Amino acid sequence: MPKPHVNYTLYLVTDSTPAVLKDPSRFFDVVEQALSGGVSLVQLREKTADTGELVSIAKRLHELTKKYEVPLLINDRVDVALAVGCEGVHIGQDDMDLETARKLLGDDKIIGVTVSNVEEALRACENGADYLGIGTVYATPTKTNTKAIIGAAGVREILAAMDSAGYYHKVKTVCIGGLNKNNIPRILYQSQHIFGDKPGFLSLDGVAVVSAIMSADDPEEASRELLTLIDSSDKFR
Ligand code: TZP
Ligand code: MG
Repeated sequence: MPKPHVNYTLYLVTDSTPAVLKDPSRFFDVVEQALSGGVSLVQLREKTADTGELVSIAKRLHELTKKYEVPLLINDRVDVALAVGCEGVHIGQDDMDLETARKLLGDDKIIGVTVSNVEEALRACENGADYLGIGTVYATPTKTNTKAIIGAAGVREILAAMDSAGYYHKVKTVCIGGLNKNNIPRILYQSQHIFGDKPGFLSLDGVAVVSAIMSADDPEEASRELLTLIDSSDKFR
């Protein structure tokens, strides 16, 4: 099976904790509304569920994402992704190392890695990441144990380093952390790296959000609105 085609434009990372999703029993409905509003990629991020629970949530979620032909990735857990047969994983710097995850998953699965600086970004590219989740861009109550708040300048620096090392066209990029309809146009604009000495610019492939969709009163409308903002952001690649 070839690697699935992935559209990174609007990436929903789930969170069913009450701080994000007031009524956790709405979880699958909220994700389905987000899918019908146009999210292009979903990551199941459940930090507290035990393995059995996680596998069962992941299976049900995969049925849903397949219906919308949207890839499903699992946060942290390569074993769960394998058990469910979904499209891949997202791993952080303290999770299973990328080479081992790649060996277990094979070349046909998507592996994303969280990076917050140039060194982590280039290492993930070198070790075969399909995409980088660059952040934390802005401080967010959704994830407080973040290593660094990097802002648009941090994103720009990573894009420029990827380009210099020859990875910009091979490895996709999304940014994450505190992003919502009020700051997405700004981050997309400010995170571009504009060359001083040659024409062109570097920019992100997409934006990942948790609460901007999971906490929305109308997740479908929120997704649609975010997508319109991203699509109309002019220098977005
Ligand atoms: N990784 C870095 S920030 C973050 C993750 C999973 C949470 C982002 O949540 P929100 O609600 O979109 O700020
Ligand atoms: Mg992790």
